Amino acid sequence: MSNKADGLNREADAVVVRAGQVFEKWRRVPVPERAALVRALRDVIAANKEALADQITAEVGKIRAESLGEVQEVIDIADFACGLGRRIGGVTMPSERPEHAMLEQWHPMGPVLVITAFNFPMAVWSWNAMPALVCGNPVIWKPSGKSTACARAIHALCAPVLEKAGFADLLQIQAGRGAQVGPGLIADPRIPVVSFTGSTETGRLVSTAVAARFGRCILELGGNNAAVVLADADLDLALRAILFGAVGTAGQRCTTTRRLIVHRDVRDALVSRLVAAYGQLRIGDPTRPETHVGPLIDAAAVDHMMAALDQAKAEGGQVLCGGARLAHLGPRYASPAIVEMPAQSALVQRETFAPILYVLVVDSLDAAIAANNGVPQGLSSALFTANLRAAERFRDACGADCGIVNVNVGTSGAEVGGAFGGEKDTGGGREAGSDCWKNYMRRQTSTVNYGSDLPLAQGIRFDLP
Ligand code: UN1
Repeated sequence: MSNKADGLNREADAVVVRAGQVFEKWRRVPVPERAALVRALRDVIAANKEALADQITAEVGKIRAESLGEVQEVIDIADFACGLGRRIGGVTMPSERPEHAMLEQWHPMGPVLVITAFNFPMAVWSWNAMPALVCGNPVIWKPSGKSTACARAIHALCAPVLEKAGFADLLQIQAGRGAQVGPGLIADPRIPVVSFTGSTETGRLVSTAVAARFGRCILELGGNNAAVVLADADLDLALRAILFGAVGTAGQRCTTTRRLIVHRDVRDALVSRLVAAYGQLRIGDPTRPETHVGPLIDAAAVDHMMAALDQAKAEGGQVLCGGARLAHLGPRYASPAIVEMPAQSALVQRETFAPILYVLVVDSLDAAIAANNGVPQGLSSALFTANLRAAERFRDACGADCGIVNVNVGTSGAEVGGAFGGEKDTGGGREAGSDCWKNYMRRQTSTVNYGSDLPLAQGIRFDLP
């Protein structure tokens, strides 16, 4: 493999060297056997589900039910990856030449660098790591500096399993400040795949650096997800989906519902019920089972939320509820806000990683689709309707432009079986289910001549006289 990138410190270089060494062994292991090791990781994680969830709640403040859900997501993707051990494979194509076979094979790529954010401190790593391992690649994890203990906790469970199997270096962590360890690793040609989850701004830098060396990038960047509610929607169902989408994880999911695009005919009915529901939210200690909304990740996140609310008001927005600092609970607490916004707003174009739901009123499905698509991001969208035609139009080629388009299901809480990711400023990457294993493999097209003649493709004749 090529030499290390300039600027990589000695510790990070050693990590990459070890990953390269273990790759030489791991790529030789049959795929179902690799899956068996992933199964062992899955089992130790499942056996420690409660403790891992406690760690998530303690470090990032996610409420307990959601922390358990996150560990379940790790278990689910590990199950999915185990299945891949007997399933990944290529296609065969008809050859235009007689007595020729044409087929695809998929091979491992090499070390995969996975850079994750604080908000899913275990699951997003696992979406990449579990399939990547089955595909034959070691994984280097650069967790967010805000959730390093979560990364270390799940790694500590995996380490003895890997050691026992003789593959200790398959999973490694390279922690530290992103600005310090990130650039060297990202530029390193010994790392063929980089999966990055984080802001659009940083994702742009990462993808440019990886593209410059022809590496492969999987980007999961900002979302600005809308729930569209038509006049015929089941409002009970919509209300529940929007509530969880907007305030779940204290508004800090990539998939958080940030915009409510509601038909004028049901605006009053829906918004008044939403405001009432917000009033019933229990905000506080995330370890308590009755809590709906825990703290934001840090005090700076609350400051950002307050700055966004100030801008909303300056743009003519009207705060319908919430949006207060809850200093008695601590500097990381704020009450989730609902803000009605005018149609034109610079703020609504932006992702603010906090529980603010902007309400926008429309008069038609066409206007709703235009509003849904009228932001730079394209991760997730949801339509609430009982009308089959509207539902299909929302999902068709001229409908919502997001990577995830749901009907009567909220914007967040995707299952691992489907590919996860989005378009436009969300970066275009896909992780987790479907055929995402292809991210971690290189495709090889082979043509095999089992005859005794050598016909050329495209009918070319090249015979000696
Ligand atoms: C994220 O916010 O980065 O669909 C991931 C969801 C979760 C994953 C979110 N399964 O909301």
